[in-house]
Amino acid sequence: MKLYSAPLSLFARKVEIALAEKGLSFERELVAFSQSEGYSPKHPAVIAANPKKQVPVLVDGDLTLFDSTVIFEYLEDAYPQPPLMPRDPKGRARCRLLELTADEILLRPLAKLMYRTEPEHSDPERRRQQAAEAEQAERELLDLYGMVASKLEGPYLCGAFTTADIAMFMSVLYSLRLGGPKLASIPTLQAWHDAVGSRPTVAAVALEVAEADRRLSRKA
Ligand SMILES: N[C@@H](CCC(=O)N[C@@H](CS)C(=O)NCC(=O)O)C(=O)O
Repeated sequence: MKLYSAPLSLFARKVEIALAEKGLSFERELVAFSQSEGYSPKHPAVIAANPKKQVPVLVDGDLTLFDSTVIFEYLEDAYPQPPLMPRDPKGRARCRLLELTADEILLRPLAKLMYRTEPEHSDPERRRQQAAEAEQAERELLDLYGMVASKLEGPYLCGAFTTADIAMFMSVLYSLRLGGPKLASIPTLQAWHDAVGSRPTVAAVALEVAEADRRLSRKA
């Protein structure tokens, strides 16, 4: 199997965790990325595989897939052991919804914090606007954290460790690395974060993201 990933790609790193949790060996190619140029130049294999020209792209034999959620679904079907989704339809639906919440709903305020690791804007007015938007985004994230905490079923979001935990952990990790709200005011979410973050597969990815941050980002 081959995975096209990137040092600071939240979505590609999700897939790395799932592959490692399933014990699947894979070759990883990190595509070009810098804070000033973004994903440039685009990797030819990514352009060929994905009309959105985004990582992750996974190649498994004659099958080429893009989009972390589609890849999660495929991995669960093709390599069901160990499971990363509940078996019952309602449990699976809840798990998918929490993954979507992480990828699409938390992502919106999260995106407003991303300027903190990018080159500083030259226009002071734009910088003030970015700071104001970030303040609002932090309030939204804290509200969302409360909602996420209310979904916990024991130590994890869907009973056992699932794709919902992977996606949510990555969104929360990105918020934290971008100076977003701390989890300490929501002890159950902090405990969940500690439990997920201490899994070796997750800890390895978090460490690589921190190293990439030191290499590629300006101070938040
Ligand atoms: N919904 C997609 C999102 C993928 C995505 O946004 N990938 C980013 C990196 S995290 C990317 O490759 N961006 C490059 C671009 O949009 O040009 C997924 O889950 O895989």
